[in-house]
Parts: sequence; structure tokens; C-alpha cells
Amino acid sequence: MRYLTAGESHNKGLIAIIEGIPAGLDIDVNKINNVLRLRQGGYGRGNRMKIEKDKVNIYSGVRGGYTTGAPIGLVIENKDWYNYREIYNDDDKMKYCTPRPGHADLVGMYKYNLSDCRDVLERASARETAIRVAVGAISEQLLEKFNITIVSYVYSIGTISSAIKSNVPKDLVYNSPVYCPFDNHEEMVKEIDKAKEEKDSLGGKVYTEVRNLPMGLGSYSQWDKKLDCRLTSQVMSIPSVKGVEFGIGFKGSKLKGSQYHDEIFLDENKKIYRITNNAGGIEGGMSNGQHICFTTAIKPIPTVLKGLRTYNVETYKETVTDYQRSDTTVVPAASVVVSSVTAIEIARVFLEKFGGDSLNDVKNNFKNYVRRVERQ
Ligand code: EPS
Repeated sequence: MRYLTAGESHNKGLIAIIEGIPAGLDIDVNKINNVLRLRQGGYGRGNRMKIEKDKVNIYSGVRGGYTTGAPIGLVIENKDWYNYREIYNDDDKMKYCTPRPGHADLVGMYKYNLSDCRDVLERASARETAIRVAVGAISEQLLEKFNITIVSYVYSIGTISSAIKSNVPKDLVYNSPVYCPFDNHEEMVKEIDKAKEEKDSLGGKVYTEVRNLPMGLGSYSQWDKKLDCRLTSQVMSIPSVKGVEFGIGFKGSKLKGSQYHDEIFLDENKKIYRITNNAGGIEGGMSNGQHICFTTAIKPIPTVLKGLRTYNVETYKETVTDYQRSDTTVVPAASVVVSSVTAIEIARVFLEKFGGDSLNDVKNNFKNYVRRVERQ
């Protein structure tokens, strides 16, 4: 399975083509739109999200509600395009000359030999993640057929943090305005309000858990087949993500081997089990049958309303960044994107191992493998 996206933040819309989803998968469009709604939400979002009502249009590859095995074409329209339609191609009206530190604006302009940050920021905007969420929602619907679920939640915003817990129900996450299933989510809301008043932005951390994945996805045999490498590259491709740690992550570097490693036990039926999951469910670049778990660090977004020091690319004078409408924090929204890209990569590795042209073929391949692994 592979996919590509196209589209800009204020142009007509966002597009994806997915190839390799097996035939015979029933697609629930409402479920896709529900995840799109979650990505638009989360406390701390700005005014753009009041304009957009992201809904996916399936242009190809699905007939009568089922995939046909043909490439799936997806489109999400930008409602804000309507407001920009007459000026979008007007260099003077759309020009953005004060590159934001931390955004792609400055380097993108030099790299592509452009004279306007607008040509960079339109594509570099995190708006692109909307269409990836739609691709992720289809991937998730495939994984659900195999009882594989993915849950991401926020556990830290600014200076407010909670301890991580495993097996948190998804409903609990989305009952919270900041997608944090713990009691201190009210404090996170206050932290966001304070940052908004100060015209500043906030980062945070997200925990992700992949449940019921059988052992043996990914491989030690080549660097680019390792599951942790593959998941990390998907997650790091989300704007604002600055770090990914599996299991107990960096903390593990302070432990001794005898403290860190997840020892292997057999129950009375000779079934393997562990009592710790410090490695985050991945050993030798392969899933080991435990939950896959990792945390993601998200930096505060670069559009800071009080302004950051920069220079004007036309006048070459030092100045501060121009006022732009903005989110105070994208951490809750980013948690939805992390979950979506995780679903995409897990579906990709899953189909590499169990792939077939139809869902039935995949089910048979999966069943045979699980039977063998459980017998051993
Ligand atoms: C976003 C749309 C953007 C921003 C945000 C994400 O809309 P606009 O630029 O029109 O306000 O709200 O973009 C960024 C955080 C960024 O760094 O570019 C969206 O749909 O998620």
C-alpha cells in the first residue's frame, strides 16, 4: 500500500491517492468524517477551524460502499478557498514577507529559489494533515477487521502533565476538550487560555498505543524494514513533531540491562507473556506481540501572535513576524494525526506481510500465520 497527497492550505482543496487497499473492504464514510471532525477540534484551535467543515469525497476505488482494489482517490475541499478565490493568484495581496522562525518559510524560499514565503507556507501548512487523516481512517477500517486498534491521547500540554496509563478506552479520550483522559485536563484548558491571552503558543506530548498486533511485523533483516524506524518516520513527518520515544524511551538509557529488558515467561499453556513493556512492543525492529507504545513530542507552533524577530525578505530589514490568525496549540489535533499516520504505517506493514488482492485473501493469510505462531 502506498499513497501520495497534494494540496495547499488556501487553494481549492487536498487530494490523496491510495493504492494497494485490498478489494472487498466496506468503507464507512461517516467514520472517516468523524476522525476529520476530531482533527479539527481540540481546545486551543483558531478561527480557521470555524470556517472549515472537513468532509471527504471519495472519487474512485469504492463502489456500493466496498473497495474494488482500484486506487482510491480522496478529496477534501477547503471552504476557505472561497474567501481567497479572487486573490489567491495575486502576488501583492497574498505576499508573506516575514519568515516565521520554526516554520518552513525561510529555508523553503531559499531552497526553491522563490521570493515569497507564501509559495512555501501554503504547502508546508499542517492543513495537509487533514487528507492524511482520511487515509488513516481507511487504514484503521482495514485494521479493525483484524481487531487491531490504535489509541492516541494527550498527556501533557505546556507545563501540565499526567502519568501515562495503558488500555485507556478511546471514548474517554474524546470526552475531554483536550483529548486527555485524565483529571488534570481542566488545568490544561487553563494553561491554553493563559497562553492565548499572552498571544503565545504551546506544545505538548501524545501517547500512542497499538493493540492486538501479532508478533513479527517489520523485520531486522534490513534497516528500512524495522518497524520502529518506519513508525518514527511517519510520525516525524507531521509538522511540529520533534521527537518520538518507544516504551520508556530515553529514561531507559539510565537503567541497567537487567532492569530494562522485558523478561520472557510461559504460562501453564506454554503461552508467552511478559510483565513489563519497557521496549514499547518492538524488539529487533519487529512487533513482539505486546502493545506497541510510543510517545511523541510536539513543539509549540511557529505562528506566535505576539511576533518573533525575523527580517523582511523584500527590504532586508530586521523586523518581527506579521500578525497571522493562528491556533494557540495543535497538540490535541496532532494526537489525532499521530494516530492516523500510525494506522497508515501499521496497515502498510500488515499488508506487506499478509497482503492479498481481496480482503478474504488477507484474512486467510493472517489466520494461517497466527495459527502457526500460536502453535509454536
Ligand atoms: C491548519 C490550518 C491552518 C492553521 C494550522 C493548521 O490554517 P490558517 O493558516 O488558514 O490559519 O490553522 O497551520 C499550522 C499550524 C501551521 O503550522 O501551518 C489545519 O487545517 O490543521
